[in-house]
Amino acid sequence: MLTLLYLLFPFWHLESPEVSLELQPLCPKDNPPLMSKANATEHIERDYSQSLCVFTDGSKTPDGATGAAFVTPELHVTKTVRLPAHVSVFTCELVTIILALFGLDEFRPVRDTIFTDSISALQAFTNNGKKTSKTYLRDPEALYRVVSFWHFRFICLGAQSCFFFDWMGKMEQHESQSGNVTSEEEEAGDEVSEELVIDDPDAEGLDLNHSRIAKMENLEQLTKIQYLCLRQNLIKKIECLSTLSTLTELDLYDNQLTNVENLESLVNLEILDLSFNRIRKIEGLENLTKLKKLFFVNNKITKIENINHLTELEMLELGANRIRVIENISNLTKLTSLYIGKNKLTRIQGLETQVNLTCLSIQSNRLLKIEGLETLVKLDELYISHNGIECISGLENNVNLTTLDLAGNRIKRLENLSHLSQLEEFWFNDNKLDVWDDVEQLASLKTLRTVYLERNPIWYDPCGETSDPSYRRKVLIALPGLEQLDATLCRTT
Ligand SMILES: *[C@@H]1O[C@H](CO)[C@@H](O)[C@H](O)[C@H]1NC(C)=O
Ligand SMILES: *[C@@H]1O[C@H](CO)[C@@H](O)[C@H](O)[C@H]1NC(C)=O
Ligand SMILES: *[C@@H]1O[C@H](CO)[C@@H](O)[C@H](O)[C@H]1NC(C)=O
Ligand SMILES: *[C@@H]1O[C@H](CO)[C@@H](O)[C@H](O)[C@H]1NC(C)=O
Ligand SMILES: *[C@@H]1O[C@H](CO)[C@@H](O)[C@H](O)[C@H]1NC(C)=O
Ligand SMILES: *[C@@H]1O[C@H](CO)[C@@H](O)[C@H](O)[C@H]1NC(C)=O
Ligand SMILES: *[C@@H]1O[C@H](CO)[C@@H](O)[C@H](O)[C@H]1NC(C)=O
Ligand SMILES: *[C@@H]1O[C@H](CO)[C@@H](O)[C@H](O)[C@H]1NC(C)=O
Ligand SMILES: CC(=O)N[C@H]1CO[C@H](CO)[C@@H](O)[C@@H]1O
Repeated sequence: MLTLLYLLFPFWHLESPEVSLELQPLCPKDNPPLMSKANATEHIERDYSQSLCVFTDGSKTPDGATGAAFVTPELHVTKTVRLPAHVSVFTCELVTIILALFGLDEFRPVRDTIFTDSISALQAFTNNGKKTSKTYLRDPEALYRVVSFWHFRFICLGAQSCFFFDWMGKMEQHESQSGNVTSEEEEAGDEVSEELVIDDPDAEGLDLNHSRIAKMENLEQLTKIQYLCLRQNLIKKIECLSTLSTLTELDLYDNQLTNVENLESLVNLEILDLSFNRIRKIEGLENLTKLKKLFFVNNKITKIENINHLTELEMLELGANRIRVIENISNLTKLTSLYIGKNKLTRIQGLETQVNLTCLSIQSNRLLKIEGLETLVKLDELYISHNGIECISGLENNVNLTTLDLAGNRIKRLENLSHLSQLEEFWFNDNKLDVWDDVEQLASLKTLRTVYLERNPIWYDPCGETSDPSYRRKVLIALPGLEQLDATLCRTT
């Protein structure tokens, strides 16, 4: 699957994966592991709580045994494998990352951060796929393509990432320098399920998050239920809801559902969350005409269909699926938020009737052009980062934009922006801007508070390796009103 994806995708369209070494100084080799752990944990919890975190480690014991392991605490996924004895530690690290990528294929995380302790593995990824003599992998470019297609972010943890494995309580004695490599794969099979038990039939709300429930049962006892939350369970089938017409909110986030079914009695439902399942087709929503919010994040949906009658819908979340075309939503004119990032869209289309839309999130697709937004006059936030867009245009009517996210595209010039008089946030990092004078274009936008320009050609020093020391000063001279440039607040005078 991954192989096909990256072959279909033109190479020039790919961005380098984001690589950060910021945690490395927190975990120096000679610090007590527990201190490194505490310091790194604090940082991770603060800065990466929005992200799906994957910890990887490849290792080799003195007797030559090698292994690869990754842990994703949030999804309860742990995987360890043994590798052939002759491979290098470097190869182990790379294989571990591949293992994590393939292991997570099913989950399609929206925001993903891979933590590794191998600087050399990270260098292989930032080397734009150029062959490195260090690797025995037949095609490092192919790996690079996969990695950048998915927009993974890599964080280097320094020498001691091993302790994260025991922290997770998932693996014993996994030590990267000298220790032993566990090779058990049976961990995945430890899912013992629990029965769904109703304590109070008169309850109006029921929260059964993360309770190992495998079957929806006994629910007919609930006569007054309005809110039912069964997040993070092991449910494979939607059922037993036929008497729950009082329900207004149903949350089945992170289960094992493959079909949308047996919902026809829920005629009062306003919020339905089916994110993080394995659903391939949108269907079975015929009677849910009061729906206001519908979530299908991270499924396997290929087509938008069978929702065009849900005219009360205000929010539609379809991020991280396999959708190629925006279609069949023309009657949903009350929509204010549409999230359709991380899909396979090649064009912005089908939005002509979306006059009420204030937030459109369409990042990490395959868009080459900003178009199709002419009628979206109420648009307030537009997120279109990580596509293949080459110039700024097509925003003529979106005069009420306050947030414009164009990061991670291939745009060389700042133009056609001067009419966006409400703009407060302009995110333009990781583009191809190489003309300093263009920064002045932003000076006329009096409401602008935050600008991201890092990792554009103007940000680099002449050798192209690190930030130009005068970059910040030059931008702030051109834009004295800024409160924040890149991740750093500006001093007010
Ligand atoms: C880690 O935290 C301890 C205690 O808060 C602090 O003294 C130490 O300097 C930190 N170590 C690093 C490398 O940041
Ligand atoms: C690894 O663990 C196995 C089983 O616990 C043990 O027999 C072996 O000696 C250990 N190897 C090393 C290098 O510690
Ligand atoms: C269950 O999950 C929902 C949604 O994240 C949350 O609002 C609620 O507080 C959780 N309930 C419990 C008991 O953890
Ligand atoms: C649901 O819709 C079907 C037709 O699609 C209809 O026959 C049925 O009566 C509806 N059920 C409820 C409870 O409204
Ligand atoms: C959408 O609206 C048009 C015009 O009002 C109507 O003919 C059509 O049946 C509607 N489609 C759906 C799926 O409700
Ligand atoms: C969805 O849209 C496509 C293209 O606009 C159209 O051919 C198809 O019939 C629509 N499907 C439904 C169920 O309305
Ligand atoms: C826009 O939304 C408002 C409020 O939900 C609604 O009354 C109005 O009809 C919508 N506009 C269109 C063109 O549907
Ligand atoms: C644009 O914003 C202004 C001021 O916030 C508001 O008065 C105006 O109605 C908005 N225009 C649209 C089309 O929403
Ligand atoms: C629609 C529009 O105004 N496009 C302009 C964008 O900026 C370039 C360069 O300044 C102009 O040539 C376009 O006409």
